[in-house]
Amino acid sequence: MNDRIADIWGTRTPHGSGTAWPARVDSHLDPSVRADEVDRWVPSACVLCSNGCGCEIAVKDGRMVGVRGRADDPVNRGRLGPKGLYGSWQWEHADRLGRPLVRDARGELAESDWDTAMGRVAERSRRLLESEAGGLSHGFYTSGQLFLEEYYTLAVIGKAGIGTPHMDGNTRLCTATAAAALKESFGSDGQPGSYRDLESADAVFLYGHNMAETQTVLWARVLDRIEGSDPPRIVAVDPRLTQVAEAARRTGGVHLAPLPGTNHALMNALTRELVVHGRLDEDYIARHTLGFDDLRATVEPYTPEHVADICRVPAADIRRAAEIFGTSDRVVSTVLQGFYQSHQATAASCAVNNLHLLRGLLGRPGCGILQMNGQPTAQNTRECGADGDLPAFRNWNNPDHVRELAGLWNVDPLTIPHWAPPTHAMQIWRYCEQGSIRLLWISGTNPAVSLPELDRVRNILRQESLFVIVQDGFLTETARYADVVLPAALWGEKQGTFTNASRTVHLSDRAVEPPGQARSDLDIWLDYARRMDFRDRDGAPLIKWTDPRGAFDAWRECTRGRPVDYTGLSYDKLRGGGIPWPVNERAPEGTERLYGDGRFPTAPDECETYGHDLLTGGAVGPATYRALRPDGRAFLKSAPYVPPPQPPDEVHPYVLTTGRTAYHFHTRTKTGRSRPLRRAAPDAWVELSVPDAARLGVTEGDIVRVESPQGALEAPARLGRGREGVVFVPFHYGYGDQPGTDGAVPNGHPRAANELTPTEWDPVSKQPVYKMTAARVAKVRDGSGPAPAPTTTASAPADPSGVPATAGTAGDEVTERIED
Ligand SMILES: Nc1nc2c(c(=O)[nH]1)N[C@H]1C(S)=C(S)[C@@H](COP(=O)(O)OP(=O)(O)OC[C@H]3O[C@@H](n4cnc5c(=O)[nH]c(N)nc54)[C@H](O)[C@@H]3O)O[C@H]1N2
Ligand SMILES: Nc1nc2c(c(=O)[nH]1)N[C@H]1C(S)=C(S)[C@@H](COP(=O)(O)OP(=O)(O)OC[C@H]3O[C@@H](n4cnc5c(=O)[nH]c(N)nc54)[C@H](O)[C@@H]3O)O[C@H]1N2
Ligand code: SF4
Ligand SMILES: [Mo]
Repeated sequence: MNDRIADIWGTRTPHGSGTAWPARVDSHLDPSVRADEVDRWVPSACVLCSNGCGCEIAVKDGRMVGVRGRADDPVNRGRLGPKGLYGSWQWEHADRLGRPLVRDARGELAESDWDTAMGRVAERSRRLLESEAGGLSHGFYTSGQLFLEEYYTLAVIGKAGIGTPHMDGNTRLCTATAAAALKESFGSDGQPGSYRDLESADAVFLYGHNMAETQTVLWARVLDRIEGSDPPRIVAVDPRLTQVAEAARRTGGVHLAPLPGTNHALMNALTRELVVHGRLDEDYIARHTLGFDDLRATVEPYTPEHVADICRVPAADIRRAAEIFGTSDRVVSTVLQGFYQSHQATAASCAVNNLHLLRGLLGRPGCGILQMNGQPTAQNTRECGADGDLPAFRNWNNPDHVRELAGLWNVDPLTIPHWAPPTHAMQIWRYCEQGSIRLLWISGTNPAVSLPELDRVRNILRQESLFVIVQDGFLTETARYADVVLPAALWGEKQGTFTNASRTVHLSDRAVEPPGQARSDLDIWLDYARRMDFRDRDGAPLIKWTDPRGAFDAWRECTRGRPVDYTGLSYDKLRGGGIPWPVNERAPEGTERLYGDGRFPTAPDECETYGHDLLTGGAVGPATYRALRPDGRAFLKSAPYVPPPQPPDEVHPYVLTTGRTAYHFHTRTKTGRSRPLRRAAPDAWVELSVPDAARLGVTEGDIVRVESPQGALEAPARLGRGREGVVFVPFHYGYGDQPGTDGAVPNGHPRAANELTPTEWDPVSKQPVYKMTAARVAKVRDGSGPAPAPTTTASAPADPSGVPATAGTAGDEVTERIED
């Protein structure tokens, strides 16, 4: 029995380089249920992060009563992390939405029924579509947490039914940069590498990725290599002393802690080091890439000494990291929010791709690039076009691709919006603010906590002229502003598929009935399409399916011949465990890694984008692109470093960065309702470095106020192990579970990190900049004990004395069965 609150990663199963990761099956049941009392185990995968761990849901008397990992699943070999074990199902008995809510004459949200609620939605929608604004009056803001079948249905409704370009997901906040970096370098979205590459890598580079807390099972995989023979060296690029950074020190690697906002300077220096020392695969560069001369010229000024000044890291560490990259035979790189949520996000992430291309380190075992995802189904939002792109990685700017879709859906190509790039989420919110979008349909996301500059977001949601529909399982902070709230079935209550960060597709079967009248997102959108009577060119219903399987079959057809080929998959096949796409006649059992032959989908008729200038975001036109003659070669794109938009100054001398802790998922609608997880990290905190705290006269637990030009929050201080000048706040804590109003919590002050963050984004991916806000900090009053921050994570106190260790309590035990 293990306490997996105290021990996040569980028991080690070390293994040597080139050998398979041993299985270890983790399971956790409701303490009132014995294993032999479980009625059935339903195949699924965890939806609390992009790792996508294969699991089974325990069902007893029609209730979810636990989970266990699947030993035969290539993703996790049976393991689950704390969120999967404690947070994936324990919200079941909580305050779920069971009835639609409709705003009544007094302006209150009142319980209603489906016919009234959907009638109101359809009536408003029809009225707006008939108005002069037409489809442009509609905006859809969806998620990275629904199922593939739901996204595809929404995408077809939006593109071929309504004809609006205003559709995006919270994936814009999450993995837009992953998609952008893959498209810019390789011509199309699609992860080149595989998690299995960790089994034989000699070095693992983690760029702005706190994998130890955010993909805990993948990190267990890394730890098992570190403790086996021939361990890899770890290089961590993170301003905080995370567990990943500690592992870098332990393995003889490097921890580079750049000041937030300086990633791209660092990347240019690492690139320059490879070039200067000739650590290049010149044959690979010549045969499989374009742009080397420009790249070399761009990085030339970025000497280690120059960049050491910008990033405030030792020049020797930059040299040493480059040497590890340049001399290891097999390198895996992972990239996540420390890079993606910054002002040169796409440029810095493409630079990671470049390092691999320069040494020919991709497409073979041990050499993976993982431009990570965060949310469990973000990949599908992108694949299906629910992020505004065209489905199956088609290029909106390529008339042939548009015609293909029009043929598939049997609609006029002119219905499908392709006269301009799809509207990104930040712009959708702007159009709502300006009043041109009059109906905003929010599904599976909680923007009143997760978007930057919350005061502005609340003002937009409050506008009389904007009709807001919120589709969620809980009455979230956002739902409180809705005109209509639609109760959604969640994971375990519906059937569908989703794809993890390494292209592995899982089927999640329905385990139990949804609460009350809640319906799946698929059923809600099918109902909407019926009420709106969307038709194809022959007068037949536009949406030709009525259930998940039908949607999946339609999607398979849509992917035929595309890089993201699902044609060889079926629900039955997926019951055997996760399979990585493409799956087709040529690769019936799936494809572990892409681009082994050095050919990339960059041909003009194949690519998903013609690309952008990484510095300005300016689009490359089709003619210019053709003239480059990419011919299946990858692009080595580069850009100079520019300083961040809101650098610290005399008034706001600190850099505020925000992010996650291991125990909570985003705005905590699920994890905040799980007792063990809530106990482990009950409330917000502010992490200060010890020297900064001394200067401010702050001791552990004192209440501090953090203020930026956008807003302020107050929370207890944790004297942490971070670097001087940098303040960290977790973004998980809104105000929903302590009902208050508009950002205030009952004790009178806001605590959400996004009160402070600015409305700024990367010019290429349009991903918001959450990782660097200029801020000032002041002590408000003495505290009454240590901050409520976990001690088991990057937020561990610098001085552990007097701070109780984070641990589980009776009933939180997890069974681990190690298989040999
Ligand atoms: N426990 C948990 N796991 C999750 C989630 C969750 O909410 N909770 N969410 C999932 C989702 S959707 C996502 S997107 C992923 C996110 O996963 P991560 O990207 O790993 O998580 P973050 O904490 O947002 O940011 C990662 C690190 O970036 C560092 N950082 C901050 N500023 C900078 C910078 O300027 N440069 C560099 N190099 N690093 C910087 C932070 O110190 C932090 O340790 O996690 C997924 N997994
Ligand atoms: N300051 C700061 N802000 C950030 C970030 C950061 O690092 N710092 N990270 C950003 C990132 S990477 C992300 S991904 C976002 C996450 O931000 P959000 O998407 O706002 O976060 P969640 O709490 O996951 O919200 C998902 C909602 O979907 C609901 N839901 C779950 N499953 C279903 C379903 O099947 N159907 C429906 N209809 N609803 C469902 C949940 O109850 C929940 O309310 O936050 C972003 N915001
Ligand atoms: S690593 Fe991610 S997918 Fe796996 S159990 Fe944890 S939260 Fe779930
Ligand atoms: Mo995310």
